[in-house]
Amino acid sequence: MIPAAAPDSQAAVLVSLDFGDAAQEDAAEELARLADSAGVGRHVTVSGKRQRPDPKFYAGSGKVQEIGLAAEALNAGTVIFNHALSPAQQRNLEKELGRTVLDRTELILTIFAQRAKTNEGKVQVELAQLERLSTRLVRGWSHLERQRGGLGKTGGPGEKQIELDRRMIADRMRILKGKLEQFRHRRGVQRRARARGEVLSVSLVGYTNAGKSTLFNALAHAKAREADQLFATLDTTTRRIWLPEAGTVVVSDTVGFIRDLPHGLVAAFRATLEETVRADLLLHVVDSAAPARDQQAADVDKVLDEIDAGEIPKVLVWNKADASGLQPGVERDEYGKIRRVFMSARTGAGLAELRGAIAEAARTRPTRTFSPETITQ
Ligand SMILES: Nc1nc2c(ncn2[C@@H]2O[C@H](COP(=O)(O)OP(=O)(O)OP(=O)(O)O)[C@@H](O)[C@H]2O)c(=O)[nH]1
Ligand SMILES: [Mg+2]
Repeated sequence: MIPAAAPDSQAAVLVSLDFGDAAQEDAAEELARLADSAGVGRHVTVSGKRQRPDPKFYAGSGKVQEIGLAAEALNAGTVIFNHALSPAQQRNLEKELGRTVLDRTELILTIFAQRAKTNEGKVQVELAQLERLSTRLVRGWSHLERQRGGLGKTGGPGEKQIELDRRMIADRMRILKGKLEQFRHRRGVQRRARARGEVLSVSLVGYTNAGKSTLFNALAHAKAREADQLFATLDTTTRRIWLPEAGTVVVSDTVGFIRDLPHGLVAAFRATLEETVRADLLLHVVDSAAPARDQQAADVDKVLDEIDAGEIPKVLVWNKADASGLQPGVERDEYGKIRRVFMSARTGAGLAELRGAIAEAARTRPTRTFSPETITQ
């Protein structure tokens, strides 16, 4: 007799519940893309409506049954909720379903852990994982083991070790924070050198998959990784480019934003995002062909506010004009300032206008003000 196949850890049931908020379809679609980006091979989506989360299972008990049946049919080893689960809800679900249950934050952390390339990126991801763990450790080991082992792994050394491990985690977090401080310091030195040279710094920001890296490559003739994947870029890449009208400009491509970016991640990525915060000009890249483009742009603005970058001069870049059918060109506000550039990083249409917009920002840039430290001295 052939034994029943073990559940496939690369197959997942995705759960996206509607609490009466708009754009539920987009949310479910985004979860599927996140799962693809994390390497989930096969998935089905279970959706549903609720007034508010159930305290025990997050979903209602009927929905949990439906999830169980879907998991059985797919032989899925993993269930992924598009929401933040409490440790108790996660544990109850794992027990009830007999499968690994991840929530949205863990899924995003998994992707970040897979993608981090530079030392700084790796340190940031590890810190975010440990931060999350330290709040969950009392509850059991399975989360730690899973985070270490990647998607779908469960089991671990057992509760007795917890006290010891809490201390080890705290020590490790201290070391990682120290390392990040060093990275940050080094970056500060580079930044001051740049400021002395009066070079305009421009950062590309925007929702993940908006086309930032493609645009960066077009602007800087570089070869940053571009991919139809969420969070293709995790680390900041910086290049100097020469614009005839504006001289040398420093352009940075960085990590994309997403709705409900896990808080620990924002904290851990603060150092990288600081690059963004200190830029003279932000190019906010929007995927103009995405149905949820307005919501995505609003989510990016929210994160920018959170990292104190809301006041930096900004040009909206409506990218993928080729796919959305928009006419490449420039839109100005009532004072004649460029507000929005419609363009396609893929075809290059509108790229000259964008270069013009950067040059204009360079020319009209306010002279650097004194930093608060200088003023109080
Ligand atoms: N049709 C069209 N597709 C584009 C355009 N620009 C980028 N893309 C595609 O959009 C996808 C995402 O592009 P990336 O440049 O990797 O996007 P990103 O904003 O850097 O994404 P992350 O690094 O994941 O945050 C890729 O498949 C690109 O080929 C464009 O102007 N038109
Ligand atoms: Mg990118």
